Amino acid sequence: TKKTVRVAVTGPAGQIGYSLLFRIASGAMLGADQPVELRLLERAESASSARLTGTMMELEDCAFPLLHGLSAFRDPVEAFRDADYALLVGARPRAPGMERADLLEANARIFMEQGRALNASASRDVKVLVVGNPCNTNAMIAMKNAPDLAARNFSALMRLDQNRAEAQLAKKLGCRVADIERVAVWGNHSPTMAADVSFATAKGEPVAGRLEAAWLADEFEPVVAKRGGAILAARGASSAASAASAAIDHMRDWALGSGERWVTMAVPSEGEYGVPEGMVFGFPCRTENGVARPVEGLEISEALRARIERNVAELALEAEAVKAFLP
Ligand code: NAX
Repeated sequence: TKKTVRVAVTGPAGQIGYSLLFRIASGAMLGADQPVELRLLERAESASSARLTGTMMELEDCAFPLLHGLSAFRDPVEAFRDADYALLVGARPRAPGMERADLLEANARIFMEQGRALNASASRDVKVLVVGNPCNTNAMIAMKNAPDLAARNFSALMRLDQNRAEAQLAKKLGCRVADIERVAVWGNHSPTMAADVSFATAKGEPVAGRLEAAWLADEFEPVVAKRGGAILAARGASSAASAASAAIDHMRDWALGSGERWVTMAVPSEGEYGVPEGMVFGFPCRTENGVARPVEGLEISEALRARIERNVAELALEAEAVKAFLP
């Protein structure tokens, strides 16, 4: 059997945590032959720690054969010690009346601290996925505060946006999601994101010519970009199971390889497509041997170029707002 790997998860008592942990422990993320040790980092606040206790009891009760260890921590340096994977889900939610700047700052503090902790104690090959919002900027903060780790060990979750886009497209074309490839979502995980079908295929055939411009502009793009809000309105709670599922997809493909498929991941730019270096930006990626790289050499239309630039501008503003938290 394989050597057990350490998976750290923050915010395990939250609603995404409740959908995520059981799937990691069941083998859905890293494979049915990969034992895992879960190391959970939660806040000390009493309601969260009570919920965490209950969740850990349920994890035990599942008697997952692959779950070789389960422990909870308050200190990120301990939680992340020798971690091979870290899913940073816990974040400060937007409270009523809170300004966007306050939200950015509250989270910047958390991700600065967690970046430093990863730098201090995680495996040098740790793969970090930031889910907590604003996830691109939080990932950038963690990455910059972890100078001894490679930048490309850090990523942020935009797979949910890709999955949403593929599901909408399959519905429109009357095919299966598995028939669809090369849907990409560029930029920031915010309503500015660019859901892009210009390279998409269904059963290997290009789809762009089959989709009316009005459907793309008035339905597809707004539905994908505003889906989070629609779910909140309908469910009375924000997306959780779908976000957890996308996080599983992201980590699985990163760890086990995407093959020829495109997977949208927000990764630190190395200057691809004119995106400034170090900006954590959603690109269509391929992964191989644990390394994720944007697909290169794509011909970008003027319309897509403009949307990419809008995302660059938005992320530059976010970075400016948190610069006190960067070394
Ligand atoms: P919840 O509020 O249900 O859970 C968050 C949990 O994190 C709580 O248990 C809280 O105590 C804990 N926490 C907060 N600060 C922490 C810290 N410093 N260390 C450890 N734990 C901490 O939120 P949930 O619905 O689970 O969402 C979590 C995050 O995911 C939010 O920031 C949310 O905005 C973000 N999302 C990101 C998505 C994406 O596609 N990137 C989609 C879904 C989701 O909206």
